[in-house]
Parts: sequence; C-alpha cells; structure tokens
Amino acid sequence: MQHSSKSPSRWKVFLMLSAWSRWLPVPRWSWFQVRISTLLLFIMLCSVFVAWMRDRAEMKEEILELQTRFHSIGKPSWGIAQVLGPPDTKGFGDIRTAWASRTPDEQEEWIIAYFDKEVKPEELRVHETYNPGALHKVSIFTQLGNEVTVWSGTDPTPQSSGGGVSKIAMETIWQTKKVKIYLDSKGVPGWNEIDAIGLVDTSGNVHWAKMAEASTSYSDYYPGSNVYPYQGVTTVDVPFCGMTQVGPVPPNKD
Ligand SMILES: [Ca+2]
Repeated sequence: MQHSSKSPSRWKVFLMLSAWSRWLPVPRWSWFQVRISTLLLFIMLCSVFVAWMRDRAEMKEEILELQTRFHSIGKPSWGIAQVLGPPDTKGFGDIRTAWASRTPDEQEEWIIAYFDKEVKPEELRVHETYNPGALHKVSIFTQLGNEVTVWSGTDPTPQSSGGGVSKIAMETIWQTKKVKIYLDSKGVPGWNEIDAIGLVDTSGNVHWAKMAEASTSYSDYYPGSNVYPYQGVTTVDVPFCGMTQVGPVPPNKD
C-alpha cells in the first residue's frame, strides 16, 4: 500500500517538472555546442578526404615512377624518357634524343612533367627542337591534385625559327612539382619535338623533369624504333619482352 501511495506522488512531481520545463529557457550555449560538434565532424571528414586524395596521388606517382624506369630502359628514340633531365639534343631537327608524338598532326598532344620536389614556380622552360611553336597552354597541379592554368597564349618560340627555348612566366600562389604543357600539334605541321622541360623556382634554380607522361609517344607505338629504321618495316622488336609483334607500317620518321 505504501508503494502504491508513493507512486502517484512521484508521477505528480514528474508531471509538474515536465510542465515547468516548458517554461524554462533553453540556454543558447546548447545550440552553440551542437554547432561546434557539427563543425568538428565536418573538419574530421574533410581531413579524411584530403588524406585519401594525397594517398591516391602518391600511389599514382609511384606507379608512374615504375613506368618511367620501364620506359627508360634503352631510352627509346622519340620516347617520353627523352624529355627527362637536362637538354641533350644537339641542334635542331628530327633528332632521336627528343620526344615526339605518335603522329605528326593527328590530335592535340600534351606532356605532364614531374619534378623532384614542390617549389614555388616562377618560370617554365620548354626546349623545342623540331617544328616549334605548338605550345599554347601551361597548367600546374596543386598538392591536392587540382589542375590550375597558369598561362595560355602564343608560343614565344615562332614556328619559323627551327627551334628554341620557350620561357613561360608562371604567376601563381601555389607550389607545385607537376606541370602540364599543351601542344597544338594539328596547328603546327610536322612532329613538334620536345627535348627537355625545366621548372625555375623563385631562387632561380632550374629543376629538370624527373618523370613524365604524354598523350602519345612515338616509341610507345613503335617500340623498336631505337633498333630498326622504320621505312617499309612491318615487324617490330619489343625490347622488354623478347617478343616480336607485327604492326602497321609506321609513318616515316627518319
Ligand atoms: Ca604537329
């Protein structure tokens, strides 16, 4: 009986408190707390996303490094490995120590050059050794992998010059170690060959490309081009696999 007599009184107290609680003011700081916790959750999610993006970019670079080592074996003529390091093509002309695209004028071409470390870029130097004048856009990639255009316009090395070094001033707030150059190959007849790409930092140091990839490379399609001249040749030695493949007759290069 005592229990039953006590229970209604507790209920009464509970109901009274509930009724009063409606009139109690809700402290403003409780909303603030909710907002802070939401903000912290948002920051945490952003951090996870950024870390994932960086890991992804690093993994891609590691794969590219392996590919670069693979492509550097024997340094195939007109291959992408030919743009690595400082310039080594003597004079201007259709010379094997520079990169060339698969075809002379079929499509727009590009090269992405990777450098040894992140720098604040001041200038890009593109060594054009054959049919120059096709460079029309330069972009950089930020640490998070976003592409930012830093220059577009007319190539400072004219088509009629035979070759030269296009010096492109880069005005950007971003640091970078990855630069992309765009070549209007269709607009400039013939193979537009590139020997080297140098990135100048704000201290005036020139960094030469350590790794690179391209839209197309002459040597990727004709991997034996450092072994045999191509005129009329339909059998190509694949130097890395010890295999022989039969391909189409490539365009004359020599
Ligand atoms: Ca061209």
